[in-house]
Amino acid sequence: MPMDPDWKVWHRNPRKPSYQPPEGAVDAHCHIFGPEEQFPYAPERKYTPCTGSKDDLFALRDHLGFSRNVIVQASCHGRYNEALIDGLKAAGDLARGIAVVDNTISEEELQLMHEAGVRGVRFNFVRRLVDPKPREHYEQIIEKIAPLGWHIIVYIEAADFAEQVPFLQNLPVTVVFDHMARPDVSKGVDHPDFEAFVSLMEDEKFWTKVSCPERLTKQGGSHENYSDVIPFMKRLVDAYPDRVLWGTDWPHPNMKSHVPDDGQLVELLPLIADTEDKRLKLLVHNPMKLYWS
Ligand code: 0GY
Repeated sequence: MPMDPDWKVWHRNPRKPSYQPPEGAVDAHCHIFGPEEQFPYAPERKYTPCTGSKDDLFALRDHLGFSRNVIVQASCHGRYNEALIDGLKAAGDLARGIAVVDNTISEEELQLMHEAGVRGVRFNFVRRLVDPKPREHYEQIIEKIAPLGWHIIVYIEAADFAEQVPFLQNLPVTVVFDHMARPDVSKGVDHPDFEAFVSLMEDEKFWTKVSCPERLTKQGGSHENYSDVIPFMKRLVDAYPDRVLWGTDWPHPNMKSHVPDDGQLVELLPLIADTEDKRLKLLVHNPMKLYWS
């Protein structure tokens, strides 16, 4: 099945970033797509991407000066985690994974995933990506993964956020938000909607990725600096330096406006985390604590 006609292929020649990440830095949000001949996409997927193989991902990791990856199962692979597991096994200790599972998954299957490096599951509430599931679906998964010490990552958009908050607050595991729960940056960093998210984060069970300026920006055609998104990322790093993660989001699924240069995304890091101490936490200590300890 060819990729969608409007699919934007990831940047083939990202710049070598002028900012060099610290030794041991982790790209804590990225994906593997296919190759489809080896790892077919899920029949129920909402999009068909271009290939973004494990070898492509590891080459990008090295090019950007990173050491490790946290690979997140993308919705185009549904609950078929084979490409993810293959990538984790190939990376050895240099990658950890977030899987997508069904509520019928067995203990044995979860144990095998754990041995391959999976440390959590993703709950994706974004309707354009995944059909909604009943609450019990998620509760049954939590019961199964909690004994393994796994956490969940949550992909949700601002419009659906309030509805899920009580459920998320009551979960007995750590909850990591993808892309700051996708704020509407046109409202400004001081808007009550974003303040509500910042306040929610006071609960130590919550972590957030400060990621995806390319997806959240409203700057239209001029994406030189993503300056409308940086204050949101910085606000969270300043408030919660011990519970933030950063990732490229390579190969950048469903980007419509432009294809980001991953080297440029890395160059934003000193603006997001403005001291060496904050950058060490964001890129090394925090992901190592959550995924490698
Ligand atoms: C992201 C964002 C997107 C897609 C997925 O699982 C996915 O398909 O995560 C998106 O389309 O916004 O985090 O990669």
